[in-house]
Amino acid sequence: MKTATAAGDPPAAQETYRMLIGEHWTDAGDGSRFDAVNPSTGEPWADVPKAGTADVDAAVRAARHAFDSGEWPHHSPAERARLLRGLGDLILEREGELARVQVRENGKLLREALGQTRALAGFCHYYAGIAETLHGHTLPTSFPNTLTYTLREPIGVVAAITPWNSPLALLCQKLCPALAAGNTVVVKPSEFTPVSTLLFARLVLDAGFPPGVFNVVTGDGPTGAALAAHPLVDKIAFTGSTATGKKIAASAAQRLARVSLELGGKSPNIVFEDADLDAAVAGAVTGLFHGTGQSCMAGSRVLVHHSRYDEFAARLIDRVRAIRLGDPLDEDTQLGPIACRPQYEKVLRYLDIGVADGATLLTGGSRSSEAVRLGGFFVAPTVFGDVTNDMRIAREEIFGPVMCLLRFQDEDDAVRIANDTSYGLAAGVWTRDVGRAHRVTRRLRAGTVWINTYRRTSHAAPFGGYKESGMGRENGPEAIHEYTETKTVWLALGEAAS
Ligand code: TXE
Repeated sequence: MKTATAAGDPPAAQETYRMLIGEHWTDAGDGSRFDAVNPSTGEPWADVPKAGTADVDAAVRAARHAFDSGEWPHHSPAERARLLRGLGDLILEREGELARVQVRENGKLLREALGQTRALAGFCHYYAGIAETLHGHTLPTSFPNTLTYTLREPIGVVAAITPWNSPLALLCQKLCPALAAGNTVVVKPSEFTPVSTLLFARLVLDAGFPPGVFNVVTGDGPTGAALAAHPLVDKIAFTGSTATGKKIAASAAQRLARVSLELGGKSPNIVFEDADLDAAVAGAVTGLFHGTGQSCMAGSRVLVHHSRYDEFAARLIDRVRAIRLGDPLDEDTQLGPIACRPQYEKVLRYLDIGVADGATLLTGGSRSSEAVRLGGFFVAPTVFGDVTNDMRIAREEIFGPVMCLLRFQDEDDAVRIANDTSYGLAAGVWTRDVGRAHRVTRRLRAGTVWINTYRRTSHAAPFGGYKESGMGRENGPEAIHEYTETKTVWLALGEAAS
């Protein structure tokens, strides 16, 4: 997998990694490679193969063989569960290494990376349980002499195309239900965070999964496109931008491959006049700045009742100004860098767009002196006030530490603004009125609604988007439907009937 020092060791020399195809750690057929860059410094620290079409083809064929030979789908559910549990246990043993490599490749705070890494084990253990309890039904039809039942079968070869913001969490949300149901997988991690997935692949082999069940090809957009378009791929599971999600859906439609998409968001976090303001301010801060705002569920539009707007803004700004930027490995740091240069440049562009649109810059903004001192891809935590929902900063996903504050007049107005977006991933509601909490929740067009909290997620709770935030659900029992086909079986119990 790698030919130099272990991740987490002092960066004496640039580390070199290989990708996993079948049971072989391989380079790209044409020898191409690219660098992984540490966003805290802007410096390259590792390099990985850049897979071409032939490499993608080899990986898909390895997965196809592991599936078609029956090697994996015919493992008993108990055996699949045992392997998934073993993988979860290995993740816990190696959590420090897996967390540190994610810090190094995407600038996530170490404590956040550790928390997320422990949660990966939860995914493995939860879907191990589902592997053992997945079953069809016996059906009551109108034919008296007939037994009719359903089988839940794996779809086949799954292509998982993942982004850079939470590389392993977003992989496991796909991988665990896919493996639990008996599919085989080829993953294409983001070109900005390929190394954690390669380290993870080592664990999958160590856990005892048969060769070809899990394969990794590293590369950029064209590598992902080749994988999504491969005729032997049965299903594509993607997390990333809405623009790329649409391309993948269009490509998959050519052969009606199954698709699940977890895309962008512009989620409203609504603070009513009766809310506990301290809790709402804290929820708005973690709702947006966690992960340096690079989170699909970020509460990037904070809607505040006009009567509490000034008070809320004042308390919020005090808290945001106190946020400490810095080295994500330092436990005092509260906000790390942006994960990669293109995203960093995108966020800086939106800071200018916000000002040009006429929003009031309450704190932060482009290139604070602290961000400049730190180098790397740091952006100061930023809050724009007096935002209206027609501004670009309120309509387009920024995916950075940039919060928009909007005023609303009453409940109808709040719901109208909240739903006036092409996205529909998540929403927050802050109120002490339980009737209003449920009433507003029903009216919000979003896949997740948090009431008097924000950002909670679990392997047991379905997650996904309405509208242009995606198709299908990850996590929870629902996710297994994304990785199974239903087969209906009719059996004549007596003489053959027509
Ligand atoms: O995403 P892309 P990018 C949003 C966020 C961010 C924006 C752009 O707003 O600013 O997307 O990020 C692979 N066929 N999110 O450019 O392009 C790519 O190599 C197949 C939201 O990084 O969607 C990577 O592995 N694959 C989000 C993955 O798609 C293709 C997380 C994601 O890249 C491809 C990340 C193609 N044609 C960004 N083009 C979330 N929902 O959490 C690229 N890829």
